[in-house]
Amino acid sequence: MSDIENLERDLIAKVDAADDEAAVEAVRVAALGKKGAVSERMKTLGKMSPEERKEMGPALNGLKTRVAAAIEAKKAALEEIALEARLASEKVDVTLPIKPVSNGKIHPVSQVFEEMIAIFSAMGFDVAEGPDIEDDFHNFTALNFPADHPAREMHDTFFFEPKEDDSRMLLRTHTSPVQIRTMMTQKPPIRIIIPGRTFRCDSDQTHTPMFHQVEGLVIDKQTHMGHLKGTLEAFAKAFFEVDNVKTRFRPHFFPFTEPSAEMDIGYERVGNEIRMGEGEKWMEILGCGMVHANVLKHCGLDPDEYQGFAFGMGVDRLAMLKYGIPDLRDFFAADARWLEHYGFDPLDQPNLATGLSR
Ligand code: 2NL
Repeated sequence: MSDIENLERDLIAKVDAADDEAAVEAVRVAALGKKGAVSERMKTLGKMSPEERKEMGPALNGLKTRVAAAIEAKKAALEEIALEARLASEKVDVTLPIKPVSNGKIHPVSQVFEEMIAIFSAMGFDVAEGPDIEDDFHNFTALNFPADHPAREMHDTFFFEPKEDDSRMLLRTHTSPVQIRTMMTQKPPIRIIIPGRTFRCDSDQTHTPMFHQVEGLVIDKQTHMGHLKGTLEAFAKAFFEVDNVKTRFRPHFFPFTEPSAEMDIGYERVGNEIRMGEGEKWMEILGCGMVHANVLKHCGLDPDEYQGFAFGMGVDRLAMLKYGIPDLRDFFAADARWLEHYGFDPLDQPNLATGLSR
């Protein structure tokens, strides 16, 4: 066997044996590098006789081409194996469930808003919203507040600087202006709830200058107190997530309803816990009544054709009651540890099918 054949067999065997990229590179340098075995033999061509060169030239070129091809093929094969191994080790099953989001909680006030929206949506109510900054007509006059009513006074209402015509805009003291706007622009039947921020110049252990309300309004041709009671009792059961709720409607006064009432629900205290629904004690949870004829007239509705009921409740206090939160001021302290403790999972959307809260 010729020297060239021996060399080729030897080099191909070394390429086959190389099991990583560095080993293949070492074979390439030893064969095709400047001082490699193939290169050294190429250099001898110049000293040969023309006849000898005619034979050895093609033979050496063939050797060089085949060895280079073997090296490239081996490199490609090793790269392929490395890629397969990497793909296998980094494999991700995208169909696996994700870990629950653990950063960030839903504030109890937002949670209770969503719970109330879920309950009233199921009863056929729409959600309506309106501006925080209102005028005197929508916040007071249309709601049958007398001109000298104390709630209009500076110490209760946040007023803005007077305009050129002496009228003053204000921060709404309740969400009722949204009902006024709805009655003035939509034809009954109307069934809406209004979740929102409200403002009164008041600040102590149980009052904050900004607080949250949900109000509701139903206007139709035959609506009566029976509808009011049924709606609010169904709400109380759903909200406190109990099968039975004892209710009591006490006569009350609001300028915008006649008759007016406050709804109490039964509760009992067991140790430190307050159990809503049954028991010997009464807790006031909302105000309500039949919409005053003057309010309907202000909105362009004929009280002989239309009537309805309305209600309003404080969301902050109901959130404290339902979730056993002792101090109102913590709601607004922006303390991440408090929110981690009392907050709700962002992925748990309150709904009546799987439960309002967990
Ligand atoms: C409460 C009592 C209430 C209303 C709000 C209302 C709105 C219109 C007409 C008539 Cl446009 N009534 N709202 C009615 C009764 C009670 O809220 O204690 N809220 C915290």
